[in-house]
Amino acid sequence: MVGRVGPDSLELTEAHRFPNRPVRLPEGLRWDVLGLYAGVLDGLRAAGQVDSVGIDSWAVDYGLLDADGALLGNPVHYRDTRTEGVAEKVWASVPAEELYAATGLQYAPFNTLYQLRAERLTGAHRLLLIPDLLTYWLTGEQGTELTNASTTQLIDPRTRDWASDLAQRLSVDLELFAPLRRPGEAAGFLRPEVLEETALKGPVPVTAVGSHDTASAVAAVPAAAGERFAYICTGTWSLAGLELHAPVLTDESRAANFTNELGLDGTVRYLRNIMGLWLLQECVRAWGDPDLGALLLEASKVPALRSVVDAGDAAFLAPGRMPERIAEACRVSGQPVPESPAEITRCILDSLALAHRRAVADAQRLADQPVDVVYVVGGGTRNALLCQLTADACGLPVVAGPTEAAALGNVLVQARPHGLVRDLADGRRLLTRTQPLTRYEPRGRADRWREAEARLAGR
Ligand code: LFR
Repeated sequence: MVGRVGPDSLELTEAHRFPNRPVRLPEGLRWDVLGLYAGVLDGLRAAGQVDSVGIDSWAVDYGLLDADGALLGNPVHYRDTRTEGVAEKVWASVPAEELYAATGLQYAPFNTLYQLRAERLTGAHRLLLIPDLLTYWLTGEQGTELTNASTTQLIDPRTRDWASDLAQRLSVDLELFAPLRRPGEAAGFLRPEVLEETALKGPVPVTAVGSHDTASAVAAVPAAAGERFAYICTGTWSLAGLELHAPVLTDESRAANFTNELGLDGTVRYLRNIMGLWLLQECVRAWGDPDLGALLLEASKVPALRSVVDAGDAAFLAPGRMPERIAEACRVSGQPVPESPAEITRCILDSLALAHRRAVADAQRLADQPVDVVYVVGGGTRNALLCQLTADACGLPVVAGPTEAAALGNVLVQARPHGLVRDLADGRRLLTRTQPLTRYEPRGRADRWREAEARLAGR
């Protein structure tokens, strides 16, 4: 994505798009990270001359480098099954309560800490998170960007630095990680070989951005100063919660599975990971990629809230057989079993909206910070039915947009050293003035969502 930022303008254009396909090997699910790097180079070539480059991606996953800085094997996908049963082993050394008090991170089987426990580290001298790995290949310089580092479960959200005591207790060698760098800091220049391959003229600086895509997406929530808002970053995942100035590390928060990831400018992303449109993406894949618009139209005509599943359930994490797994979850919980693609789609969207409602309500309660509006950003903003159902379920207006939130949040941080954007609030002012947004008012009966919520909780 190429961003153009001016004092009163912000434009994004797509230069190049390439698929990111996980690969199933006999040894497990892997990322084709060389393919991704080649895609990045193609993208830079297609972009043409730029003043700055910044990389963000999904979180938690990493590549290991040997003593010479060469990659040791394909990075393991966070949906791989290698972390099954690992958390219990970690908790035997440091109980889950202590882990949460020290890192504020929600339990997810794929947090880097658990992945490391399942890792063969022989020969590994350095661990670089995915965006840091791509940045390293572009610049030759190594660093660990803070917002993404906060998803490793090895960062203390109060000090915004490594949780060294915890690492020591768990025998994690923090020397594996390159020094922390913060969004807005310089991350080097494109290497001469990269310039040659992409036909760009140097020097081209690379800037550390909120390299966790969700950190960048939250930075692009177009909220006005002083507004009381919740956000939902929708895409493969739904990340729903609040922006805070201090972490919430209570046991109640842990039990509710809320995470305290780090955001820009000293903020905390207090949110819950919800399975997201992954559920639908996997079904659509199983159905042979039918026309999505037509499917959503049919789904909008299916009676609401007939069957709902728990869209936060880690049972839906792995790929494969998703329509059957959704139907099975409905059958086991004694609800009508959705059969046609439209019925299954409706079940998924109702379930997601319900999960959004629960996360937004729980976050307000646990952080003691009420909200008046829910901002929905990311790929899911294209799904009008999901946005409307989310407004209905939350009983709050939803403001949807921008769709390419992560790319915009990324670009806004790169614009800082150029003096075009001062801080988070300044970037948001620019977003509100320049990005098209759609507002959805809550409709329908709130008691139907309460009933579905109780049904799901088995009450
Ligand atoms: C979204 C995201 C989530 C993270 C998940 C796995 O793309 O980055 O924030 O929990 O992917 O990395």
